[in-house]
Amino acid sequence: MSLFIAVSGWNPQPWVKRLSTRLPDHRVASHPASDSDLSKVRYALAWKPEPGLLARCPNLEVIFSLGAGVDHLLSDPHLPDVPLVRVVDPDLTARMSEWVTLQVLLHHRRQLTYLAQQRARVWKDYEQAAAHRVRVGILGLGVLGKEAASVLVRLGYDVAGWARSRKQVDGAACFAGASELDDFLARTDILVNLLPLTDETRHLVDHGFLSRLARDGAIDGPVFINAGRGGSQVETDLVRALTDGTLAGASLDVFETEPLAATSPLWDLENVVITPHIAADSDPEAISDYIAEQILAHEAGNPLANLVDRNAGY
Ligand code: NDP
Ligand code: OXD
Repeated sequence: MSLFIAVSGWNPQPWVKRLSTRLPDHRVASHPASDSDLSKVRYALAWKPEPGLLARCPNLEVIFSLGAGVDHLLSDPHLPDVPLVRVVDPDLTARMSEWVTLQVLLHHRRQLTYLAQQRARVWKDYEQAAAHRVRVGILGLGVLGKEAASVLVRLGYDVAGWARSRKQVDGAACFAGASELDDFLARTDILVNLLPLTDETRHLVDHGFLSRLARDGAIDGPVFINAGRGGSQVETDLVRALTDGTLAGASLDVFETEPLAATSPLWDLENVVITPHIAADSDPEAISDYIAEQILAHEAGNPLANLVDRNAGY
């Protein structure tokens, strides 16, 4: 075996099938039977692997995260010190832009209100703000944040983004670093989180943070949309903000603990949309092709792309 599909919570079979087709000279497996099998692993393709498992592969050359995020790997204290590659792929990027756009439109166009009215057989319309009067702010202007920003610009929204370093996105205002965070939040009606989970971003979005959002917007109040990581939000603060009027609504795809506990008060809030971490699924065909190309390039002596900076944590 030279490729090991090390996943938990996912069906490994579509990955084994596609990669076996794309890399016929390699043996692909998902359930190594013994340490002797693990010693033959050159490439690990991983999603939330059991901590310590990859450390049992002494001949590992590269770890490929099967998602764009790598917090599920960097949290393993025994993660082998080999190159770590993450997913950057147009299929995944487009899926994220679809989800973010869907949620922005849903809150801007009052879809939750109209769905509730439909169930009550109520015909009542409300004033509709033009998109250019709605200020969307994106936390994280990486691969996913930049593309979501561009799509929202094309829809006519007043878009800004915030990252550690200065970025450029046509038609959007770009803020950088802690010193510009206040200004960014103060001009934001709909906040979208697309940050990776790192020591710096953990629990960033608390009640105080949400209180800094604009309160003079063209929609009924600030909205928070999270497709980054649940660890970046303080969930008790979110519930408080959604009930005390600090937030008018939220769309949440990610949670501190997944699956979200059945006892979470978030389930009962009518101004909240919950999806089960599906904003941008990793498609086994598209992402296997991406990884197969990288392995072929690596074996031809070319550099790996989209390497993770372990110090930065993304
Ligand atoms: P990138 O690494 O391309 O971008 C990350 C962005 O966040 C960069 O702009 C970076 O700034 C910024 N950033 C990181 N740390 C900070 C900080 N402390 N302060 C300000 N900005 C910061 O990642 P992607 O866009 O590819 O993915 C983002 C995240 O989306 C993933 O890490 C993952 O957690 C999540 N995700 C969720 C999915 C889902 O289905 N819900 C699917 C896929 C991804 P700079 O550019 O200056 O370095
Ligand atoms: C990812 C994810 O990181 O699906 O790709 O969360």
